[in-house]
Amino acid sequence: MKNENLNSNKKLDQLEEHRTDNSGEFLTTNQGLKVNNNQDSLKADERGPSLLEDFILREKITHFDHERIPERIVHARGSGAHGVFKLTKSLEKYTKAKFLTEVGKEIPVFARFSTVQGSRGSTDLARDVRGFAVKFYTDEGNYDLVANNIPVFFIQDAIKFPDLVHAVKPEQDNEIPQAASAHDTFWDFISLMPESMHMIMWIMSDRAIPRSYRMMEGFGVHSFKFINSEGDVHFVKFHFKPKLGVHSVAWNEAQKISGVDPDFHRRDLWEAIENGAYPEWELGVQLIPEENEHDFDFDLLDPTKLVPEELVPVEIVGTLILNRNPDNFFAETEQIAFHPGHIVPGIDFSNDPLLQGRLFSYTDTQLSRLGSPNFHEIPINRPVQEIHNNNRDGHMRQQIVKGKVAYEPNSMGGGCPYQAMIKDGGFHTNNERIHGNKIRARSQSFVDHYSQAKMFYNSQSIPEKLHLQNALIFELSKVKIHAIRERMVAQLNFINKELAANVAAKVGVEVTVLDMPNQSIPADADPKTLQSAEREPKTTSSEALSMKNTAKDSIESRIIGFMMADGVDADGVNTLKNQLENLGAVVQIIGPSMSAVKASDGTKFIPKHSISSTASVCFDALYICPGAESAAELMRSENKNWVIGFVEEAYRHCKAVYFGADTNAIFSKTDIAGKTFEDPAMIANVDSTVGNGKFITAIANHRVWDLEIDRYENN
Ligand code: HDE
Repeated sequence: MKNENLNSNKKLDQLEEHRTDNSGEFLTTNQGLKVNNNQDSLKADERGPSLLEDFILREKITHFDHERIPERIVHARGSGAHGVFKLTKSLEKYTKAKFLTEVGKEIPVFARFSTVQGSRGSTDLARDVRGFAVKFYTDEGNYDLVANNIPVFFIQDAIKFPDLVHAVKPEQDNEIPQAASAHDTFWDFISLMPESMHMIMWIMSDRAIPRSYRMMEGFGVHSFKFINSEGDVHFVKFHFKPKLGVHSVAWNEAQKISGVDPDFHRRDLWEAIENGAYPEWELGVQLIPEENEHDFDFDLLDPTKLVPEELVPVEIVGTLILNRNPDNFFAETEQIAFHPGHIVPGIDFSNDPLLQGRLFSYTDTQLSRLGSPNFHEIPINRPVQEIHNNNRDGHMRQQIVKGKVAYEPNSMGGGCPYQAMIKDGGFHTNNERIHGNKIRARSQSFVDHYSQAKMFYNSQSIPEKLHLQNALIFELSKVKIHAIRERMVAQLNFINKELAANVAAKVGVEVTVLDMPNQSIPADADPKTLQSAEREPKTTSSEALSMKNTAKDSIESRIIGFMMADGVDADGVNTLKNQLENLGAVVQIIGPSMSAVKASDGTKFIPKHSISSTASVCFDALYICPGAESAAELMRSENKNWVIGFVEEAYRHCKAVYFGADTNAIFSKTDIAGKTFEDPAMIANVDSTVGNGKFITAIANHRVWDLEIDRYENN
């Protein structure tokens, strides 16, 4: 009988076969021999030398010596989880891919999020694009959407990828800096690559420092193709939109989190899933009929361009939910092997030259990273669909194929395995007429490098523009070579003159006004393949590009610090705690030490943190719990500096800070006291019936970035 969940159960069962739980088991060697002494090696006499004969010692040490495998050349630092994809709207009109036409069916998935430039052990909070890779275990084979949290890329052609990566990775002479783009080689390369300017705007924006993996968008970047059962073609752009909205931390916060909790994103993903706050995204598509390919003022094949949602709306078609943490990081998250070339019938590639290069790179990299062409047999990489082919042998082969025949055509195996006709689900590359010269060149339709960079910048709110500008100042201030800073500012001047001037003033260079690079079109060019680079762009600003317009209606899974000491008002604490927890937020108690806090009514609160072992950057909002005795205790000399620093920093990062009743002893000592302007992030001197509601609204708003403008003006 057909079961809606059959597919996901099958994957689970399949993985289950390989899971072991060592509880209640004897210790054995790899050969299954029970071990009787795991404490001492075999020796010639108790104080004598160890013996070569000790096969148990040798097996254990040898295995240990080989534990490490090469980390991913890019995206080494990452974290993942299992989940399900459920289609809510059939795309049958556009694609024959079953998982996009069978509404309601659950497809098992594994998603991995990552930074790009750092090593496996580097901080989660680097300023960087985030990987957003999803493997869909469909009935027709694995489909991988190997996406990023930014919809465009630095370069237009795969041949530049090694250059880009060498420029951003630690410099080759001294291997400095780790997981950071703020250094000479990166900006040297970028300042010479005008095509990267649109991506630079994104990467200098707060998109590059997400609050959580759960609060990022995902984008397929390239145009792909959908093919329906009639063979009709549509270009498609994939989007993941997070249910909790798109939110970021402040750059100053990111730097501090990197010290206090470098696993911040990994921990957040893990804990949210353990707490049942399952991360959720909507899958959306932008669809463009093949015949409209040339309707845009940019080339759909150019990965440095996005399709503004004002021109082609995003249609929501499904839901992605992550609901299960891996049991074993290495076996699952590390060994999973994504590839944009893992597709299913109904999806095809476009001729985007970046995508075309990727189609080579991913298998190649798995060969060195996982060490064998049989990496598809590792449990996490196995499709739910059975594999039948004539591939043979190789390192670590797991499948035991019976019979003599490993070739096709054959008669000895009854012709099996045999090719599938299209009607039976056989993959068929979309026929595309190509005419032209074999040529090592770039299309003229790729030459406009600034219009969309301008569009992105124009679409930002004032605080977002300030953050972007400050990020550029931070990064370029770390560039030692004057000429690189100068060249970069000249590039910025093509995007926005004020931005260039403000950055120039802080990084010690003058703005050099260069002539706009020649973006003209040769007279003999084929108009079909061109969009005028000189034409005014159709979209000069787009609402979807600003995080200001994101969802701000939920406090689910936000971490709220409750700072308290002995004598705290238990009623006040419990009322707000219940209100917040009912809305899905997570309350964590911060005490002067890890000892239980004795409340006014004799009850106890158990701290999760002590003030000196955590920092404001680990919380989304702060509540100074009510009670004069508690406030006085927190103001004792050993606590005072921690408390004041904590509060002021949270406030500087635009987080909601709520002073409960009778905590004026703390409030009056902070530099927040005495501010006269209206500030929804700071709640003090109000009754809890008003204050609690205001606090909840402020948390849902994430940060009150707009106040930065008031603060600049009022300071
Ligand atoms: Fe990747 N990329 N990439 N990339 N990429 C890898 O594959 C590559 C690009 C992306 O969690 C590698 O297994 C080339 C764009 C993600 O395991 C490698 C080019 C986008 C991940 C590789 C690109 C991505 C990778 C490293 C330019 C967004 C992590 C290890 C032609 C659409 C997947 C590995 C995971 C990983 C090559 C550009 C996304 C070396 C050559 C554009 C999310 O094969």
